[in-house]
Amino acid sequence: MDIVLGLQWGDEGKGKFIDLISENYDIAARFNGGANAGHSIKRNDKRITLKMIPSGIFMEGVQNIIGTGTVLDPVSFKKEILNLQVFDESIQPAKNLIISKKAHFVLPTHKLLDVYMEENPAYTTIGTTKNGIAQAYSNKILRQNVRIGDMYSLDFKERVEHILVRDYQFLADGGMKLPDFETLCEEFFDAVEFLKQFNCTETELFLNKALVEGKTILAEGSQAAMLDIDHGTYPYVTSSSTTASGACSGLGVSPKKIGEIFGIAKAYCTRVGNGEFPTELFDELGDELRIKGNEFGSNTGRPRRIGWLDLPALRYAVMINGVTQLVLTKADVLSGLKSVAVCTHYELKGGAIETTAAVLPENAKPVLKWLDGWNADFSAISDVSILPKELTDFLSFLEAELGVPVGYLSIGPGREEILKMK
Ligand code: 2SA
Ligand code: MG
Repeated sequence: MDIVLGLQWGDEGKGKFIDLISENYDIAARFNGGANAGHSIKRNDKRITLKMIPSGIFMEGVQNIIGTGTVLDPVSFKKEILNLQVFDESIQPAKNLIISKKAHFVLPTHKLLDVYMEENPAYTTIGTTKNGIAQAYSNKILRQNVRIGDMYSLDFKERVEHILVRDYQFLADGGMKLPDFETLCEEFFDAVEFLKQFNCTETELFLNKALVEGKTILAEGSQAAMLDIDHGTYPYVTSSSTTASGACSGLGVSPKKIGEIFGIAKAYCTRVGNGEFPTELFDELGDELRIKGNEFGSNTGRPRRIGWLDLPALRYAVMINGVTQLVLTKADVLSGLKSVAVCTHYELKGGAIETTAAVLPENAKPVLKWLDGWNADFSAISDVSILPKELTDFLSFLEAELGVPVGYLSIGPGREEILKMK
């Protein structure tokens, strides 16, 4: 099993890379997160953003899995499937998409609770996508949630309604203006009926049997290392395991089965939501790169914060994931700058140096190294040998600093705009 992961704060371009390589695999599997993900894919000049559906859905013969470590909002999932069918009529999602019976439901009140907590000063504001992710995962840990397999039980409706009524009471007591309860229930249970046309089964058994038969699996990570619930910049993180070990637990596949671990990183950094970001740019250059790189949330449209590449954070992400190959994206966005900066380490109060961001230290001053910028018409580059020297120097510098090879370089948003380096 190979794994694709984001190494920064999300939106590194995982969707595009996965779309490129998933045709080499028999199975594409999502192991974490829910509708908070936004994997943007461009096909035939049209763009679609996938949330729950693995990118292998576009490949004939690839079996797609929504694994146990995910949380599934049936209302959002139904919309996503219908949208996908409008995007490409030839796709038959019910034929090659399997959902884990043990994945957890995101309930309608989970989304309301997310909004409530974000807007209530009694709680820390995280800047979530308001998809109910933290609520579904916390109820899973509390052992109070319902799972996909529960939808076949006779008392499913009753159990869900019990939770919804309880949450409504809590939110009403908190002074939240709530949508009509009946409408909310109807929409949810309708979407659950829609979900039943999909094969919901024990995906662990499916995946392990496939491995025994010699089939290949690509595990698709959502969000990114620095948003991991354990290893990220807590509390400004998502609520799932976004790292390589999360792929194993989220899919029920042994670590012994892992092959390549592709780590995706941008040539600069972006972040949405709150939380520390030592290399953040607050000047016009940041605004310029945001526009040039189209740095706006794929689902929520939120403007992303922009900063220079952060090597301490990247070293840390490479380390905890055991990355075997880097996939560098968006170097084209930096094209035309006379020089580009990279943060090599942080200087702490008192002068101490930190080279690996185990926890991004407060009051850390990023120490920047300036490298020569590159300037090229990337649309005309189809071969590694004609890359500008300044860019290949930049890549060699990263390889030396991180101890992993750059396996691929993305040079534009299009599907074909990616170079295999070695
Ligand atoms: P949540 O909704 O509970 O997971 O939010 C918690 C934090 O995790 C961040 N987060 C993300 N960061 C970048 N991209 C994400 N997905 C979408 C995209 C986001 C969008 O791909 O563009 O459309 O805005 C994503 N999902 C969660 C979030 O910003 C919080 O900091
Ligand atoms: Mg994204």
